[in-house]
Amino acid sequence: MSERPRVWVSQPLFADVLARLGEHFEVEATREVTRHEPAAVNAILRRMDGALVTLNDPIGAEQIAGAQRLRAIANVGVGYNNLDIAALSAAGILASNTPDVLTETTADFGFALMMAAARRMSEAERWLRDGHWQRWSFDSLLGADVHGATLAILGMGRIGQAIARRATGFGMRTLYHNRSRLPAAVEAECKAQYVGFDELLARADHLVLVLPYSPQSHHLIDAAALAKLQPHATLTNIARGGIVDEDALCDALEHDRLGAAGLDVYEGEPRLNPRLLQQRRVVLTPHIASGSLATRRAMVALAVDNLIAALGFGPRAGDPPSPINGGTRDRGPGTRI
Ligand code: 8YV
Repeated sequence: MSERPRVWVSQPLFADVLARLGEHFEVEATREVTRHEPAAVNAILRRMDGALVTLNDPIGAEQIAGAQRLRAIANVGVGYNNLDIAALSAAGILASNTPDVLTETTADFGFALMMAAARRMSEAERWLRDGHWQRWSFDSLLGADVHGATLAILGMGRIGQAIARRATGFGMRTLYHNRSRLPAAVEAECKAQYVGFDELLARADHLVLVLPYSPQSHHLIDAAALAKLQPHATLTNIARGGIVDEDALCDALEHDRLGAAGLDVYEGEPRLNPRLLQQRRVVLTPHIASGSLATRRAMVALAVDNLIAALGFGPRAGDPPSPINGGTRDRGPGTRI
């Protein structure tokens, strides 16, 4: 009997969802959340035919060097800036991600984070828990309205569109900016108007970032961009931390040049810029936008489907549902999330 392919699961995920891997492969699963060193990943991948990884696991030339058997990397997540797609493609390794299954859950969270920032929910709760509520006062903790305001979405992929659809229920005016303009029918469905980057910033009451992280979007929201926002505007980031210059953001908040911020992602996470922790008018969450139980399970299930198919097994053998490279749907480095 020929040897079964070997696959590595880089982090503890849902064991029952992963069980399907065991029908086809020898599975080596990591039992505790681990920050794997590149050399350790390389030593493992040299023995593997495939791997299922998360955003905690950078996979590039160093990690795949000499990994002769490796044919597939399945990323659990729609954003895949942890993968060096050029290096994987050059080595003939098929990479995949998990779009679609997290769209609505992530949009729910983005909208909630924007509302929480606008209405100062975290700040109000901290104030209450700290025992400051001695008597009710008419003018304490006043926030900004969401209904009827101008929502500005930067990055109008699936999640951006889902946020725009939610905004229609709040009577918001939605503007968006994206690498490419959406077809008129999609704009009409989302009730969203395409504008240039500067106009988006200048007109935003609530700016929400949903664009992929790439060298082009690194610190796209820097001091100059923040200066274009209205001083009452809020900034919500559910994309990747590196898109925002966090020191410039803190400067803007400290000098009342920005109303509030809601952040789910951070540059260098899980380490946090200590200045962010000092800001009163920010809501900070630990990268949980896709984190409903059902959605996280669906993401792992899709990654499992991708890995099984990419390694030539199951009903879609050779045709993984969501390839990034080498598939029929080449999404390239500027993928819209
Ligand atoms: C995931 C995310 O939880 O999908 C993404 O891009 O940022 C999150 O939804 C994360 O990527 C898990 O690896």
